[in-house]
This record gives sequence, structure tokens and C-alpha cells, in this order.
Amino acid sequence: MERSMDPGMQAAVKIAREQGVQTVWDRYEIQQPQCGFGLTGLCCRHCLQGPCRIDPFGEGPKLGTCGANGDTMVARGLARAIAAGTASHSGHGKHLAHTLWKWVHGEAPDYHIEDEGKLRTLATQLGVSTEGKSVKQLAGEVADLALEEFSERHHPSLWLQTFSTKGRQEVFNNLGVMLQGIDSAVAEVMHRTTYGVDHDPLNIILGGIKCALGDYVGMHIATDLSDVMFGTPSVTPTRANLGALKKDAVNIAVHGHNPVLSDMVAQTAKEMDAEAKAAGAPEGTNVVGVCCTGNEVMMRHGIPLVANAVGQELALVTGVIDAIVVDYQCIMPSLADIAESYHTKLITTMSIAKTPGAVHVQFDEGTAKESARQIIRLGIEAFKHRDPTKINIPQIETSGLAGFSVEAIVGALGLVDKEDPLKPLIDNIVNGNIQGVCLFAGCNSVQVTQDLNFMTMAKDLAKENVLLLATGCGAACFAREGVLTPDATSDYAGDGLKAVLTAIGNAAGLDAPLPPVLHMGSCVDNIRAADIATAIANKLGVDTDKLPVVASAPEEITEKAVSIGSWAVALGLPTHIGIVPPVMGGPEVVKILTETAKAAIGGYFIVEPDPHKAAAALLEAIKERRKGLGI
Ligand code: BF8
Ligand code: SF4
Repeated sequence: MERSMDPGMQAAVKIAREQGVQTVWDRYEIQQPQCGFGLTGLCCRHCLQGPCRIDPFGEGPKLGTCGANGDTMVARGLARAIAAGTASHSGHGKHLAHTLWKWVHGEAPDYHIEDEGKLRTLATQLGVSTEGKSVKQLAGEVADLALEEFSERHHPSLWLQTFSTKGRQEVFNNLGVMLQGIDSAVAEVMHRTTYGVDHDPLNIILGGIKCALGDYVGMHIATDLSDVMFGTPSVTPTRANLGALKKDAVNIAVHGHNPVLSDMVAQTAKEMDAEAKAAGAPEGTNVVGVCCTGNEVMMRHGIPLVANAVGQELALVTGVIDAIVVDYQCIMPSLADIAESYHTKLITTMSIAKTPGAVHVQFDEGTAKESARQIIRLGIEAFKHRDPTKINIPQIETSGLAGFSVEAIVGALGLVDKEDPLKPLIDNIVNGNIQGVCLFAGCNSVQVTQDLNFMTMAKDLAKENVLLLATGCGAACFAREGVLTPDATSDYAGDGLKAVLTAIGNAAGLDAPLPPVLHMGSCVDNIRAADIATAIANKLGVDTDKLPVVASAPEEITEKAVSIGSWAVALGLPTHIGIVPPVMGGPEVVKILTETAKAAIGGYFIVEPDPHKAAAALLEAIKERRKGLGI
């Protein structure tokens, strides 16, 4: 199996081989064959009498030592994955809320409010009166409200009530899964899945759904507050792939998730060009992005994204990354070993995320600028120790457009209909020019050729006039593969979709169509797509589970992808996953996720590894929804 279909990544895989660098693909091969119990979700380690394993086919045990059956084990494993995903996304959101709070209270002076308009809109949406209040006052109230979302209250989550349809809230109440607090939902999952508590697979999954709503709220807080502090993205030309690295500059890669770190590093690096030049780098500093934080700085500043998560190691084998600075999530511990073989400094920054072999520079919001300077200085120093014999930059680079926030999309649509911006989109969905909308989310996995599932499905769906949105590593895939361009619309979109994208592109003064895939940002920005669906549903007077809107994570890997998929289902979306998760050992769980959910909540999972079949299944779901709406 080819490791990647991206020529830049293919070239880097070759360099890694030549230089004897072991990568994620090599280690995955060494792991084969993987344990069948783990793959089917039939291994339990929730107490010290384990591990207990269930044999789904043969004459082996059918129950764990405590009597747990396969469905219980699988449901518990799934719920815990959702809890881990929720803890991660909402931890990121909480970090932003703390930073905003600290800024308000004078403890994070290097930050500021970049988008006051968004702050005022957000405050109003949350029911905070803005009249006569200063930016600081409002920011303080919003930060307090955000932090309150984490603990358990005797009323439903304010964010969830604000950013979902009334219909969804009724469903959540009826199913007993209405979110009261994010942290308490995570804790509740941990409680109910520990030894001897919840054994009913359906009940456990409902607990998982409640927790996934906490994921949704945590991500919403992350995106909202990032926009307030760092700016709401607008459509931005950008570049992607390893060719964006510069031989004659100090290359600083930002990797991880939170703009609290990456945005500050990007701002500060610009101010340190002279220092880099004095160290012998004629082009000064060059900040590049990796992974989701790469998407964050890409859509706000046009900073090029050189690799997504699965390709993070390959960025280092170019021999020109002088520092790779990370915060948390999706950072491979292997980076330390690889950095060691080059001159590269791996710099960890968060007290909760350290890696043996890395240099740790504690990044406190109170001294953010100074920490950023220290980090960049380490990169400048490392630059002087580059090994010229190891420099090898694959000259592959694409260009494209990123930054399609809800505000940017509504802004573009507003150029077509000023009074009623959503109308052109809805009209074109009704008349069939746009058959539906598909959100591509989630990771690249070593289990499939990198990008293959994304690209195959995107082409199949665009041809059928499905508008495509993308986030996270999916968005990065489309950036690297060069499909965030007007040309890609000419190449791949069906006639109806092409006509709509051309009309909007022309109205926006692009003189060309919008791309067939709209880059909406990082993984937490999946909520931007959900907000568009909610706005369309509210305008049409139907619930989100009636819309021809679907989601897909065709190459998912992380627990965070599991929690996102779960809230997408909870919001009523048919949600495809391309990698079979460890649930197959629980036939009742599989039925709940793929069938029962549809009747109970509207959304459901579609598990399909074949990308053509997956696109066909999503198209089918879109058609069924259109039929339901009578369009
Ligand atoms: O949050 S898509 S590999 S980078 S989990 Fe990770 Fe998956 Fe990439 Fe961002 Ni999202
Ligand atoms: Fe085994 Fe039950 Fe303990 Fe799991 S919780 S390890 S199935 S005894």
C-alpha cells in the first residue's frame, strides 16, 4: 500500500527511508498483526482482575470475570473514548476561557481582543446585555459564563441552548441527555463505566451522547473565544505542503492545537527577523503550521501548513525545521528521537504535555511574549547547527483559499442577497443545484493511503453537486492536495454546484468560482459547520435531523474524532466513518449506533471503509432527506 497519495509526503517518505528515520508507518507495520480482541473492542481492563477477553466466534469465554458481556465492554470502551475526546477539546476551550479571564484581570497583558464585534455578538447571543459596557467588562462576563459551562448546574448548558435548535433540545431532554456541565459529563462517564456500575449498552451510549454534547460545547467555546482574541477568519489565500519551508530562513513549526501559543509565536517571530538574519538566515524567520494549530494560523494569517498530524515526522526529515514548538494533542512522542537525528529543537510548552528528549519552555499566558521570544531564540540558535548534508526540501507546494468561517460564508452570500444572506444557499439547495452539504472532518490514518479516502469521496460527492466543508486534518489534506482552488471547482464540481460557486465567487470579486471544498478551520471549528446547519434549520423551520447535511471522517484515528462523530449524530447528521472502530464485538452496540440512533435521534453512523461506497451511502442519505423535505 502506498503510504500517501500526496507527492510532497511521498518524497519525504523516501527521504526518511534514505536517512534511516523510522516513521509512524514503519511502526504500524511492526505492530502487525494487531490483537483481534482489541480491534473488536472485546478486551476490558477496567478493573485489576482483567484484562478480560471475550471470544466473539469460537468456544472461548463469552463473559468477563465480573460477568460483563461483549456489548457492555464495547459500550464502555466507546463511552470512555468520547469522554477522552471531550476532555481534550474542552480542555482546549477552557484554556482559552482562562486566558481571556486572565487578560481581563490584567494577568495576560500580551493578549488583546482582536474582534470586538464578535465579542459583542457572542455576548448578545448568550443573553448578556452589552449596553454601555466596556470591552473588558463584556469579556469578563463572557469568560465567566464560559468557565461556568464546565461545572454541574441545575440548568442546561447555556451554550448548548444558544447553539442548537429548539427541536434538538427537546430530543436531548426526552432522552435524558441534556448537558448540564462539561466536566461533570466527563466525570459521569468515568463513573458509570467503572467496575460494576452501568452495564446496559444503550444506557451507556446515552451517557456517551450526553458527554459528546459537552464536547460540542467545549469546542464551541474554543472557537468562539479564539475568534474574539485572535480574529474571526476571513477568506485568505494560503499555501500548503513541504515546499513552503525555506532553506534560507529560520523555520519555526507550530504544532498542536491552541492559538494561545501558535498565534503568539507567529506574531513574535515577525518581530525577530533581524535576529534571525544576524544569525545567518537571509530570509529571517519563517513560521509554518503543522496539524490543527497550523489550520488556526493558516486561516487567520495565511501561514502555510506544511504537514498534518500523520505527516508531522516527515516535516523534520527536510532538515530545515529549526524548532518545532508544540502544545497538546496529536503530537507524536517519536518527534523527540527524530529531532535528535537532526539539529531540530523540539520544544514542549505546556505543563500537562511533556516529552522526554524535548526542551521544555513553560508557556504562561502572563509572560507569553517573553516565552515566545525564548522559543524562537532556541530556533535561531539551532539554525546555526544545521547539517547541510541533511537538507532536502521536496519542492511541492500548493496554493488555495482558507478561512471560511460562518461569518465569511455569510458575508460572501450577503454579496448575492444583502437582505437575506442565507437565501441564495437555501434556494439552491431547494432547486437542486446543491443537492446537499457534506462536512469532512477528522484525521489521516496510517491504516489507509494518506488522503485517498478524502479525495475519492470528495470527487464523487462534488460531481453529484454536494457542497463540501472541511476541518482539521481533512482540511489540511485538501489544502495539500490543491483542491481549495477555483480550478478544482472546474475540475470536480457538477454543473449545479459549479454555477452556484461561480455566482458567489464572482459576487465576492474573485472573478472565479469559490473552491468546491470550503476550509472552515481546525477540528474545534467543526462547530462552525454545525452552526451553519442550525441556521439553515431555523430558517427553514425544521430540525437539523431533516436537512440534507451529512458528515464524514473517512480516515479517523483519535478519541476526539469519536466524540465529534457522536455529537454530529446527536445533532441529527448521518455520519460516516471510514476506519472500523473497536465496536464490532458488540452487535447490539453496532445496531444502536447504526439503526436505533436513526429512529431515536435522527442521526446515525455509517461505517464504510470503501470510499466510493461511502460516498454513495452519503448521497443516498442526502436523497432520503431531500425526499423527506419534499424537494
Ligand atoms: O484535532 S484531525 S489527527 S490534528 S484529532 Fe488530530 Fe485528528 Fe488531525 Fe487536530 Ni483533529
Ligand atoms: Fe474483567 Fe469485568 Fe474487570 Fe473488565 S471490569 S477487567 S470484564 S472483571
